[in-house]
Amino acid sequence: MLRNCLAALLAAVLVVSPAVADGEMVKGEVVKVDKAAGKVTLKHGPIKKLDMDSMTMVFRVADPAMLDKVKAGDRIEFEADRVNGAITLTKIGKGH
Ligand SMILES: [Cu+2]
Repeated sequence: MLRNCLAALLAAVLVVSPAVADGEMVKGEVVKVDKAAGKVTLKHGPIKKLDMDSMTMVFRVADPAMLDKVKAGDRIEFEADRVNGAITLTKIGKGH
């Protein structure tokens, strides 16, 4: 009986955690901005929902105007998602 309760509790935790991680902002540092191409290079922390570890990589941005407020060296927080097969920044916020 106790065993069943623990199993149910564990299952609930496993179901809940991905949803919690989903809207999480990821920390990063801007390495390079390429506004003309609508791309930005970021040194980023782990992105759980994309199954990605810390690394430096190029992201597309959903809207090039998002790059108006960032420059190389800025510390930012962001959300990224897979859009048409490309990892894309959907939201950028300042600082951490
Ligand atoms: Cu990455």
